[in-house]
Amino acid sequence: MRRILSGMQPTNRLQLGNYLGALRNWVALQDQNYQCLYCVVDMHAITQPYDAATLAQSTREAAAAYIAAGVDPKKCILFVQSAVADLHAELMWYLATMTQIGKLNRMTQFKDKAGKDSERVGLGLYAYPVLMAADILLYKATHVPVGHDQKQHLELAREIAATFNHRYGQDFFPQPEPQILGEATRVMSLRDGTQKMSKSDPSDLSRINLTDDADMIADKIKRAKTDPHPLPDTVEGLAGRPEADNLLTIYAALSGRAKADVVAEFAGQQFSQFKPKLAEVCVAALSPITARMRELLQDPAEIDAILRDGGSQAREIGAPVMADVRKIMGLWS
Ligand code: AQP
Repeated sequence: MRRILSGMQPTNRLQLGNYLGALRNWVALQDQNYQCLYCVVDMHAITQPYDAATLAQSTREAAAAYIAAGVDPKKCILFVQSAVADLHAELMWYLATMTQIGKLNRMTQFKDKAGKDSERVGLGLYAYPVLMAADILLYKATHVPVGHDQKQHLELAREIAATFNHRYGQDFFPQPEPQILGEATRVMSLRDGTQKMSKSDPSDLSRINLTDDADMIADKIKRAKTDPHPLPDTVEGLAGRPEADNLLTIYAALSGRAKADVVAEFAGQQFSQFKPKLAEVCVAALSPITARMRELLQDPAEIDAILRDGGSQAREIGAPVMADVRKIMGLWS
């Protein structure tokens, strides 16, 4: 059985990178002969400072964004991680006993997020990749569609699965395959083409949120950092020009065209000519999603019902896996 598991944190609003790097691919994959489990990973979202009063609503909003972008709860299992918290957390603990500290020390996301505060941040942020491995392995997922930034965590999940199988002499967990798909696997910040676009960047101008309206999108693109040169006439000409590369990549991904094709179309033009065109494709791609999200959020009870149903289905898959894990590991229960 080919099974997909992927998730997003309900930290802030979803941004264009989440959409192009992951969400859009999730939608395509649900029609490709996989059993798909898509979750809102709220237990990951609490690894950094957050607002308890708004977390549940942000979780609903993330689920609404999935559905608005095309994730169909009739074709996939759509659920919230904390609805199956006991199993995710239990497996995480067992996997933590076989994860080497040295490997966690190499995780670049922890270094980026902890910054200079690495001695003071919580254990949860450090152990985040182990919880992510548990999220995937609890369902014996075989494929994990993610953006490029999650590649290192996926590699660790594969190593943890192999360690478990080796230690207990069983071919129990599959090796989850990363699926890093599409033209825009790493969308960069609009304020700095060397940093990835992120929900938690303090500057809202650095990203396009899936909830931004047409004027906000146009304004953010107009103010996006660029360089003083006209656009190049080949893809190679983008080397050393991260902002130009990023904007053309976004254009190509949103218009469903090859980057070389887009570069050829805008060759020699100024950013001032290109940016309004980019704003147009962004608004055309995102405004139906934003409108649908708004509609869905009018009825939070309906979203909650979908999520509750998804939680039960996820538990049905995860519970027998956990029962086997306990047995294999020799736990009394
Ligand atoms: N800039 C990006 N380009 C391509 N893909 C991206 N993803 C995130 N940013 C980009 C992909 O979106 C999925 C969900 O990510 P997440 O919510 O688990 O957290 P993240 O990877 O840390 O993304 P953010 O937006 O930067 O979140 P915060 O700021 O909350 O940490 C993943 O598949 C990710 O690869």
